[in-house]
Amino acid sequence: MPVDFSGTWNLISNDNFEGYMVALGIDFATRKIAKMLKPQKVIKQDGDSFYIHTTSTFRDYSLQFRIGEEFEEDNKGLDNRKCKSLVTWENDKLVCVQTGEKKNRGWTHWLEGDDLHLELRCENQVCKQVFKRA
Ligand code: VLZ
Repeated sequence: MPVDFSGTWNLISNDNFEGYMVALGIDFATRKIAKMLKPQKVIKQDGDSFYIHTTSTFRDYSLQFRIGEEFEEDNKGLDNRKCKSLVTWENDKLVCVQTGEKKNRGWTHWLEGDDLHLELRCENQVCKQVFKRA
């Protein structure tokens, strides 16, 4: 039985989101707003199908995928660069590789106790986010 990430999650910490956004080429004005946000994640997990909706007072981003099936991601409202994304399980971690113009782009989700963890990677920058159940 894989881990179940389903639920509604509120951001409680956000380490180096600034560095991650700089690596993505997000402009200064957008970064100033974005780093103040406390996004909420709604995750729906049904077998190999996932729906991850990240919402905030400024912008929303939603993603749907199946484990092991590569898909085109548009990153609309983020850096707007298209990439090919592939999500797989690595033990109990959900790992996404985002292949495109930016090197070393991707993210990893895992659970630790009652918390949802997310590492966001781009080039040489790593952002670490922690969420608690709403
Ligand atoms: O999450 O890739 O859960 O997509 C932040 C929205 C969303 C705020 C960040 C606006 C998306 C920021 C992080 C404006 C620049 C992400 C994946 C893993 C699913």
